[in-house]
Amino acid sequence: MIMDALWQSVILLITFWTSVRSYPGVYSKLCFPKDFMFGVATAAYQIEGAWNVSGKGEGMWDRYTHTHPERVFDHSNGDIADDSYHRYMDDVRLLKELGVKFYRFSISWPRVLPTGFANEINPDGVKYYKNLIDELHYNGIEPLVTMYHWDLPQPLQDLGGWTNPIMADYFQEYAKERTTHFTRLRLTVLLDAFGSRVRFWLTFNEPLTFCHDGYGGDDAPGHRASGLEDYLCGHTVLRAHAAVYRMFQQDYQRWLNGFMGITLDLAWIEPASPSQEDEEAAERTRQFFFGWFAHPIFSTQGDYPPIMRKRIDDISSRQNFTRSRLPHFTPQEVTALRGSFDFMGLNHYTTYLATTREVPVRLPPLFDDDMGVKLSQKPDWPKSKSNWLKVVPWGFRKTLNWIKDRYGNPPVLVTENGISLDRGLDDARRVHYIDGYLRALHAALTLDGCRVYGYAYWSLVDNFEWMRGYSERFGLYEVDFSSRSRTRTPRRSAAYFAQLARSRCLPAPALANFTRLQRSRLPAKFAF
Ligand code: GBH
Repeated sequence: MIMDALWQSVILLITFWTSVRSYPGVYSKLCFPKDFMFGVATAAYQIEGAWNVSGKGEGMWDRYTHTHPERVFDHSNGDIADDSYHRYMDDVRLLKELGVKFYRFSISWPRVLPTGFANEINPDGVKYYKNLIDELHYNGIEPLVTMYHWDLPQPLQDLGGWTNPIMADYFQEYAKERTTHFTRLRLTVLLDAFGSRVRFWLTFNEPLTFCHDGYGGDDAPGHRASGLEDYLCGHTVLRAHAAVYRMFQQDYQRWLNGFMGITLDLAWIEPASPSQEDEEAAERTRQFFFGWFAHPIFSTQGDYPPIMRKRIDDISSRQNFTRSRLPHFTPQEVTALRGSFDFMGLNHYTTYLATTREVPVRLPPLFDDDMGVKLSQKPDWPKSKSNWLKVVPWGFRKTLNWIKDRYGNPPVLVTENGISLDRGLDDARRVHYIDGYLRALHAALTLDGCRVYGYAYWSLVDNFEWMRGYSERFGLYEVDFSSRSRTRTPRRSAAYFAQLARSRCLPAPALANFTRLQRSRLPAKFAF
């Protein structure tokens, strides 16, 4: 009897110990596959500055921050920002210091085409990006280029911006070569100018945000026409994406050996309770937030998510509209959109809880009424400097799994993930955030079989955080915005990230002691 019990406890102990040992993330070192790429991300308007320098035209965010400073938290703007237009060499030096494989940045449309139209190309603008790309290659860093990260040329916004269907054509001209018969100059825009040097392309960054918050809310152009302009914007953006992807596929892909995708953002949406109603509310939210753009491109079915189609059609008609506020694609457009990707760019930061919230049909229309959901966050989730961003690493794993299940496990590149904090170099909480989210990603990759190929931290440097100005800092490097040189100083997280990017392994946070990056101690050359 006693012997039996003894044996049993010995066996129990052994099983416990071996399972703990082999459970990734507790005691063992977590390493990412050899070809997994670590990188960092930025966007033109948020870092470049030089808003009216060297032939750059006025962008929609220039106009908006200049005419409505009161709408930005600290009344600031991107006029100078990190001054990366003049200091891109500094940025590349930091990238090298970090040892990252790729750098995600965006091209400012009004810097390349000052009026937005392809009849007038700004050579200095093209030169700037050529120099940046050359400098990246010289340092063995792969560029990942976003064609549109929200800075529309103002003259195009004057035509209604993305609510005007013709914008899809102008976007296509911006993206590709255009030849005219009356000039001997070969007019080369993005793909022709940079195509041979850039293998990874993203057409758009977060259409949900710039359509929903821009045309339906407070971001530029600040139209606040929710339930109407946001859908028109989304429709044009999707058509523009398909046109550019198909053009890329036909005319460029073979000889460029490149890849093109689109970056969509998805916060994890968890049902507030296990009730059927809340489960449905959560799935409805994922469809409205993500499926809106993902379903037409990544699902085998194509077109808008059926739940969106049904609800918006139905509510529009009960509001006495003669047609649905959600436009229709032609069958050709559905076909062009379906499968228009080589990979999916994913931005993920946080998690929300969803519960159903049905309001009586009313006017004016609202995206939120169409969706019919109330979102919240748990008060005990750790906070950041941004009120929307709570630290919920497990939501990342669920997000990746949901994408895998819904869209046939597409290749995913995490194009943004990060946390905002106050000023300060000792950002232990940022290290903790990255560590937690990467553990979740690692589990999704190795245990769940999600096809994730890389991860970019947002952001390389503190920068202009849109409506929050400079008050929320996301950088691995702190930037002194009061200094003329916009001095960049590595935070503790930069040292952590450098170790991670080089070793591809997560150091155990409890054991690791990350001191500040010291430039002199870094090896001069890195192998890629
Ligand atoms: C990304 O958006 C952007 O691509 C990037 O430019 C930005 O700097 C980064 O995140 C950090 O924010 O204020 O409650 O109305 C992330 C998705 C969507 C998150 C809009 C903030 C506004 C929430 N963002 N959302 S609220």
